[in-house]
Amino acid sequence: MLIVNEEDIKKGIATDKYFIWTEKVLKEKGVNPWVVAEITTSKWGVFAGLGDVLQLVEGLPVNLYSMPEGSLFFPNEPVMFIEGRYLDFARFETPLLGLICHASGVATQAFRAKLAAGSKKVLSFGTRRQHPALSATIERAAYIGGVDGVSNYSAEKYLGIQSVGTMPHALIISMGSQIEAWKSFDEIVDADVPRTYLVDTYYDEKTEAILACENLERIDAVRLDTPSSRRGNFRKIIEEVRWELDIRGKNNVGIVVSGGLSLDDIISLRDLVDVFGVGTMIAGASPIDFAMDIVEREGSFVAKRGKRGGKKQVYRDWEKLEDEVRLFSDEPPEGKEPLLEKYVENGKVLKSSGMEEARELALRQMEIIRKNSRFDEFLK
Ligand code: PCP
Repeated sequence: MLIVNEEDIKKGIATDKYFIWTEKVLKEKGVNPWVVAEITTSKWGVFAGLGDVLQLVEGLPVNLYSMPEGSLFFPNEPVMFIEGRYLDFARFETPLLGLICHASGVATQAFRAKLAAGSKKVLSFGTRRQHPALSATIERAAYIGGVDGVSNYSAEKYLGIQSVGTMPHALIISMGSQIEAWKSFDEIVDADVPRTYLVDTYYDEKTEAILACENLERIDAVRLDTPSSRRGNFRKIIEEVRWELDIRGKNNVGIVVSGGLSLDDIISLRDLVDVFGVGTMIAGASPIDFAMDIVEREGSFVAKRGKRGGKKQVYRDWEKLEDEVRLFSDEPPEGKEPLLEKYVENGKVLKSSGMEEARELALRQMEIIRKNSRFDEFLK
């Protein structure tokens, strides 16, 4: 399979060719300045990917400061900076940015989906939309962003968390009947796995939901994965299913929906739906377009047009989630906490970046957003 292996990534092979030319020119000319390079973007988001970045730079004679994973970042504030001799890390710009652009994009979409869903659950269902080598990376980022569960089985080996899921149409079609498939699932699958029956294979969702109620002792939820060719007014379909479940005393049977879900779908259906299985919107998230720019050279402030010179720190008022950027050497502002922490000193990793802590941080910030009713800013 065509994957750039970890050894080559660590060698800086997965880089842009112009860094190879740059190294050649600077080496020939004997130029290798001590620089500070910072990483910023013009967007807000949830920061992720630091875990892999630490593995990438470990052993390079550089210092690295970063926001912790799970941190909300805002436009034009540095999420990370590296200091060292430029030739010691030049070619690693491409893979380093790739690691945080991709993971932060996924984490940010997961965060938005969960913020939109309120008290309802969001599951990451979409790793099928990406290269399987990235499955664990995607699920880690989605989990950091705040989803309640992930569907890719590799999460159990690589992330140490249980993967979740319901049943595919393929099971029902293979068994030849919805009822046979549901009963076989209930008979054979571990008892602690929720009995969520897919009810949109051949008949109308309402019809199959009633069939499930009438034929299964144990039913925890029904899943509607209604294809776009039949979706019409999805809300009305869900309302009918809810009504038919309730009049049969199945008020505790949950409703799970999946299939091309958008943020608007989550917002418009969260009063009816218990669990959202979100695929492409999270796993197929656009990367956050971080850029790396040199802002100090041999201690002097430098910056290309559009960027501000000088090594900086970001200070946060955690009550209001408002940040202030100052030169690293300036006095800290009153009542605000510094965000950028030292993770690497001269190539030695000082501390790791844990997935669970990152997810807790993301969810803590989500609560502050809710408390301050700043939804529009993060859901538009
Ligand atoms: C898809 C499958 C995935 C969902 C939808 C991916 O349905 O259930 O979990 O979500 P997305 O559409 O937002 O990317 P199907 O393709 O019908 O697959 P299955 O029959 O296995 O449910």
